[in-house]
Amino acid sequence: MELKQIFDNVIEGAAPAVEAGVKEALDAGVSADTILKEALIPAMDEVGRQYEEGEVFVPEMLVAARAMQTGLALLKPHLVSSGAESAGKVAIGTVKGDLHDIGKNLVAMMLEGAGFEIMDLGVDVPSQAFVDAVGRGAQVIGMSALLTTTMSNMGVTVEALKAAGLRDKVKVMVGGAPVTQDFANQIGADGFAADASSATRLARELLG
Ligand code: B1M
Repeated sequence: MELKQIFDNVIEGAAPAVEAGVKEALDAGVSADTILKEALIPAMDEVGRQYEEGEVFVPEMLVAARAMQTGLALLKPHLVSSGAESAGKVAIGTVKGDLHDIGKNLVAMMLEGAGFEIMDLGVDVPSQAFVDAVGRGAQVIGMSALLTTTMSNMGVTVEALKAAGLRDKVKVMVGGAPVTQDFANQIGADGFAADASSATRLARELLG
């Protein structure tokens, strides 16, 4: 199965074909990283472009996302190593009002692969849930946002951490398509990562 075929099948939302294609590519020795970066992620970018141009609508975007998740689930064992000693505890979630979780799941997966213990708070996460996670031992709070309308909730969480007297007890990292380093500075986050591999590097740096 060619990577182009996997790319096309994600766009079409053909989950069983994506599953078969990813299995076949892995069996043929194509690395999980290559499948991710040359088929799955570009396919979601293309779906985003088609949505923006009015060529597809939310239902198509949703089935494509499901197909992507099917492929991602097969890649997970290859991206995540097992038995590593914990590099630290990261509570990660998509901020309040935002349901996009593919990028967040990918970041969580890569962090797990790098030996971090993950508390996945899910999507549409209120700031209080991030604050509560610090009480449960999170050393890093990771927030993801895909909408320009929800990214401000990252700042709300930083303020909530300050109000709870916990800001100096935890590192805050942020990411997601509309998020920038400038925005991270503006809200007082400790770091911004543009993609899942830099998120792993950043988490390591933040915990020294
Ligand atoms: Co939505 N959506 N969506 N969507 N969607 C976008 C984000 C959009 C850019 C599409 C577009 O217009 N081109 C647009 C946002 C526009 C804006 O805000 N400026 C948009 C919109 C408008 C919407 C709705 C409002 C549509 C509607 O209902 N009218 C709606 C909002 C729902 C809500 O959240 N309340 C909506 C809904 C959906 C679906 C549910 C259908 C589906 C999500 C399914 C799911 O996630 N389970 C969906 C999808 C799939 C997309 C696109 C097509 C793909 C997103 C994705 O998964 N990308 C997206 C277009 C696009 O991004 N090109 C779009 C792949 C993923 C691997 O990348 O998430 O960027 P990404 O993650 C990267 C980095 O950003 C980074 O690392 C990841 C890996 O490299 N990263 C972090 C992410 N989080 C990080 C955290 C970190 C560090 C790095 O530290 C903690």
